[in-house]
Amino acid sequence: MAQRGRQKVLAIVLAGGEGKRLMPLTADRAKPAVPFGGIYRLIDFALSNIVNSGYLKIVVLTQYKSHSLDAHITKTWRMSTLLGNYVASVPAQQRVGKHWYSGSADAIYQSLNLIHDERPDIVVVVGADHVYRMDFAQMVQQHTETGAACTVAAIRQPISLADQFGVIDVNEDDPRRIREFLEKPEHPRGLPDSPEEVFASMGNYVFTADALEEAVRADAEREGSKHDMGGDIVPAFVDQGDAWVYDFKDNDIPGASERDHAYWRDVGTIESYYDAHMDLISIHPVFNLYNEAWPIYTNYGPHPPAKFVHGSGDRIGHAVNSAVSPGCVISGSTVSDSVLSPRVKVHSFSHVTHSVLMDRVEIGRSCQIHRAIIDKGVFVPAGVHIGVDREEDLARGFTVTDSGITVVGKGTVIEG
Ligand code: ADQ
Repeated sequence: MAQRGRQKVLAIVLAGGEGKRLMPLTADRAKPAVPFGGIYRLIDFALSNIVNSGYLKIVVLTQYKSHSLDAHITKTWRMSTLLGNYVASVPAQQRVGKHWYSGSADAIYQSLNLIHDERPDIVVVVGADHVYRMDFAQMVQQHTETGAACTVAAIRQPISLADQFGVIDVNEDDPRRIREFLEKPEHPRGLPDSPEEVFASMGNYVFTADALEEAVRADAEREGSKHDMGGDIVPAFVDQGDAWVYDFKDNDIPGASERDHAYWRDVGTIESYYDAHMDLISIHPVFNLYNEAWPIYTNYGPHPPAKFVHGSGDRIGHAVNSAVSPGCVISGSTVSDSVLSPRVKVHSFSHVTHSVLMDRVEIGRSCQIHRAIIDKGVFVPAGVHIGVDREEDLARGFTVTDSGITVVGKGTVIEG
């Protein structure tokens, strides 16, 4: 059992969400399996944070379209069993009844056997679809010092986004104790020192193991419960006066700069997913992937180096302000302000700008790709323009967001 401060800690990653707002990227994969930043899957951030925190017994609860998630976890996160460490992907098993997980709290209720097997003192429960760095051991330390049953990690967010988050209100005289927790409120109050902001739950929790078990058991019996961690379990702890908040800005990460200290992005919509990518390739990104002191682990297979070559007409293939993964070949074409996953090919006379191209996308000759996200394996025939004319994109069956980002889903066949 991972030990830090002599406590036994089990980490549970909630990875069963559908991620409807990320469609079509989640059409055939769970949201935590969505590729991010060229070589990662979203779940790599949560898992890297847990491992870097020193907690090496980890269960990942999966459910919705979990095949590529399971495959990624098995390939990437197989740990040495010598010390009894593991990252285990556990699909819904209908151990308790003949139904799938009806919510994140039900996922834990149905998985109590995993807690019984390990007999931890503390359970760290985290979501699987955010981009950030966090040392959970610092949160566990606060949890232990306060004697809380439940501690919720929180970060300030604009009040306009409050309906996407659990919003926390604290006691003025005891600012770490939660007075009220409202899940996705429509009309929240702003913070006393900043009316345009709220204190939002990050969906990461630390529980005393016995208290968590008691809470999910009681919740399973509760008429009308949605069996949701944010909607039901945390408010129950608040009612008991036993829920505390951990302010994410107190979290210190080795090697983090002033700017990327306390960076946290919910990449739950196409816009936020796209913006987070554009941040990565900006000259001074807020989120610094090059911090070696807190690595984000992943596995993307055996690929040769990326290559930039002269193409037809002796044009130079080049990329600027871009992240280009191994196995890519940029031939006689220009890539700028873009993120390319492994084995992307861009052929002569094409221009790719402000775009995210996933594994094995191939861009034929003389294409223009602008402000687009193109999912794995899509072939773009010669001369096609994407992200240039909204009506044309819609006519081809692509998704175009209100802000003009074009998304081409996996398996799309594009006519030349
Ligand atoms: P949401 O993200 O909207 O809000 P939810 O959809 O329950 O809540 O997802 C939370 C995590 O649980 C995700 O990682 C998801 O993949 C997973 N999950 C969802 N349903 C599941 C199921 N049936 N089985 C297993 N895993 C499941 C939550 C909190 C808010 C908080 C935001 C922060 O409820 O209070 O503010 O996260 O983004």
